[in-house]
Amino acid sequence: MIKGGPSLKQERNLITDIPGPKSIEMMQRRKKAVSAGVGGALPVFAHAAGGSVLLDIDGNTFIDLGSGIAVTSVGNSAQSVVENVKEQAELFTHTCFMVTPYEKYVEVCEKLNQLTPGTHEKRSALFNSGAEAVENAIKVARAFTKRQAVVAFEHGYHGRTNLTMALTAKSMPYKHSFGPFAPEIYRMPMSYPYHDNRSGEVVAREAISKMEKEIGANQIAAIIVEPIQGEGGFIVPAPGFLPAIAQFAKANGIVFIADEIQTGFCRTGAWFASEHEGLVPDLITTAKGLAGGLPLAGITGTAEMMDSVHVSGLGGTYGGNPIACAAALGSINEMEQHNLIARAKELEQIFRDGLTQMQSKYPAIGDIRGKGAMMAIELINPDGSPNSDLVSKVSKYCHQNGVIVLTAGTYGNVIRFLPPLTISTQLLNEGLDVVEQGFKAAS
Ligand code: PLZ
Repeated sequence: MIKGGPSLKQERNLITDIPGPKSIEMMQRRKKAVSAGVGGALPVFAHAAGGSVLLDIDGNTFIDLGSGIAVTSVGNSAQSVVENVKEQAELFTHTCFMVTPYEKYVEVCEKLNQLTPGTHEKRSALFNSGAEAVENAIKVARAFTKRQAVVAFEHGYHGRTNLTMALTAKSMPYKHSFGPFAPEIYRMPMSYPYHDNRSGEVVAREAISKMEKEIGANQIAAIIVEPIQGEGGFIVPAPGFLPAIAQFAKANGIVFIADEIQTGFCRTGAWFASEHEGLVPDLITTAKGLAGGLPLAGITGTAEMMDSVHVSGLGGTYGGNPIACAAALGSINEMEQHNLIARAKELEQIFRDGLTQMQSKYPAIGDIRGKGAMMAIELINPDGSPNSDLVSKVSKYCHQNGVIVLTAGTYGNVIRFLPPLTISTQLLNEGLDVVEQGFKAAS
């Protein structure tokens, strides 16, 4: 039997049409068994995956430029992750940390406290998903400040639970028909340089003025922001925007939360994207890349805030599951061993070179943006309006030709790239060649 993991040959190889016959059959089974409410980007079923390739059940291998939405940053089924998972599963699978604690939970918290920005005393707590981490960060901020209002931003994404849906900006598909949403959430303008052409300071001033006038600074418990917006379309705010917002938070006793669920763990060429502008957030939410594919999320913050919650106010049956913690320790180890921060920066350059060259041929590529191995292109019509049609065509072409790419953006007109940070230059360039062929075929 073919195994996944690093031994899987790192190549793109299609031996059937996409989807192949076995995947077509599975798609029919899926339709009868799985809720239609669960979406799907590719119509192929996975058999194995390793490093930066995925093998489907028909024997086709795809170049993975999505990492399961920024999760398998150390490569799929990375060696340390698999070894740690196996070892832990044979020791025990679960105790519930709130019933009988275990060392690996503490070790992951120590790592989070050490790696997140700032040298101050910190504490962490672990959960299962990004949305759950965000929920808990808001709980901590409200308990600490004894205030209720929470500020989020245009184009922001924070999850699909009731509170996090309220924090998320986009209606379709995340919120549509699912209300009523949690109260006391306020949405502020976001710096979006490609569209607003304004400096970070100017947009921040507008947002701050609105917060003061429409909510009242002393009513705000927390401001939550993704340092680079993920689902919103890899929007990198203009320099100065985030520092001004963080400064406003500090001056008014507001908890500044950086949602680093998509940007964290070397993805942007730093442990955390907050570092690019020297931000030291009060609280940070993490998930995705943290545990190499196992469900684990964390919140990390100042000891003062994190310890302000009453005993047993935070928790959950599975939060910080021992196998997920073992995976996280393996994943972080891979990042340190292979210096994936440096590799993410190299990948950014390869992306910039390839995409800039593509842009010179295809003016529909209006913007190239991102940091590290979190890069995107925003596609436009000749009049500058969003071109989501072309995004569908190019991404479908990529899928049918063995490259997994993901889309994003409030207007659905962004193709985003999130390869494993371990991807080879050759495989990445091959993936980008297919993207370019997609543009050619679509025009
Ligand atoms: N915060 C910044 O990116 C998850 C969502 C995919 P969960 N993004 C992928 C989808 O369509 O559901 C995300 C994020 C940021 C929070 C979350 C939520 O993390 O682990 O999906 O709950």
